[in-house]
Amino acid sequence: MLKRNASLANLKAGYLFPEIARRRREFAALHPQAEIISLGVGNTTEPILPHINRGLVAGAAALSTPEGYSGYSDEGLLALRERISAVYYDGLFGADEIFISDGAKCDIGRLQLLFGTGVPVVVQDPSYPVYVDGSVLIGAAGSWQGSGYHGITYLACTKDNAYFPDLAQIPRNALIYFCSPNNPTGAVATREQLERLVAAAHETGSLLIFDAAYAAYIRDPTLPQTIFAIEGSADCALEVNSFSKSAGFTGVRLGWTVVPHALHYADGGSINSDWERVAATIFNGASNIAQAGGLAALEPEGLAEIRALSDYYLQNAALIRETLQHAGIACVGGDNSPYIWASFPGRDSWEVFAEILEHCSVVTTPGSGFGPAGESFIRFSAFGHRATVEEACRRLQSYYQR
Ligand code: PGU
Repeated sequence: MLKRNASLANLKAGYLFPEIARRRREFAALHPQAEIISLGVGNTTEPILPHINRGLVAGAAALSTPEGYSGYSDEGLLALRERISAVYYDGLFGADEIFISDGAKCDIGRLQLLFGTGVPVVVQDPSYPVYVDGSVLIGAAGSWQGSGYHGITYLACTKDNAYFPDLAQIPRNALIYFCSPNNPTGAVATREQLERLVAAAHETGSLLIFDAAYAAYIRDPTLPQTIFAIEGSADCALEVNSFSKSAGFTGVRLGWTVVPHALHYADGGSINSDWERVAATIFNGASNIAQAGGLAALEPEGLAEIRALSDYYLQNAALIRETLQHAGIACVGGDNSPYIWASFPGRDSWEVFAEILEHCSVVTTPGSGFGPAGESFIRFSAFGHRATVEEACRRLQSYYQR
């Protein structure tokens, strides 16, 4: 018999979202009449808009023609890589610094192969659970120590620091995950905060993995949409991004990672060429149909559709935020992000999750699932049809304004 990978055994619990789905099924079995609404997992709900969809359809149709057929293309369509650089990075990066992926989560899961098991990992607390669970899986983090994993530095993001952490706690030569707009708090780092973050990475010899999956939701023009808007970031940061939350590609699967040539290991070796090696070895490229859709999404009509789609979800977010505030529940986020982070002081997150499910038939995400500092919070996702979000708001209002 084989022994289990010890890193797998280190994981404290199952992945957050399947656990929520399990509790939802349990509730549905007990209450078959309940019309359950999900404001839980951040999964897009609205149809892909016509111009972008035409790109997908054309991509599929081309495969049935001799001139349009294509097979493997590990690093992604050249035209798509060039377009991403032009649209999102002012042409700052060459096509060979932009790697097309099947989604941000998938690259987050693969990136730590570059650094192995010895690297100190730093996360915002709370944060998207994949940063921590992925670190545990690869062995960069050890076992659960009561309030966090051994080998992970949790930078608390709380009301007291306006959800931007104390950077003085970053150890030397660390891998820092940073997400803005943040999942789950909805906080967006200002230019000045990101400048401090980049300075802290330089001072400590650390590398930033910047997750910009929600950049399309930023409406305040003073807030940077990419870490590369910050001078000096190209030699201390790489960035993952995605078409999931912008174009509604959660099921289509398409993302990218920017790995600048300027990034180097301690011995001077190129991180870019290692990433190319890793990607070519264990990834065979994103679907060519999805990439055709991605190209359409980055044409002017597609960019207008991205704006319209993210506006729709932001309007949902405003409805949820107003409902909670009227009910006297303090919350942040939802203005430049699709998540609202609601505070239930002194309460256990899973208990509040159960209360909202029980009394409103609304599924949410318990804050503690995102890290120790998420305790006593609930994340509301704005991904939903308008009518269902309105109904969820009615139920929340009538329960909390009793
Ligand atoms: N990065 C962040 C910060 C995310 O919140 C998510 C999705 C992703 C990346 C995934 O992007 P893809 O390009 O689609 O791979 N977070 C959702 C979905 C849950 C999950 O497990 O990914 C959420 O509800 O937090």
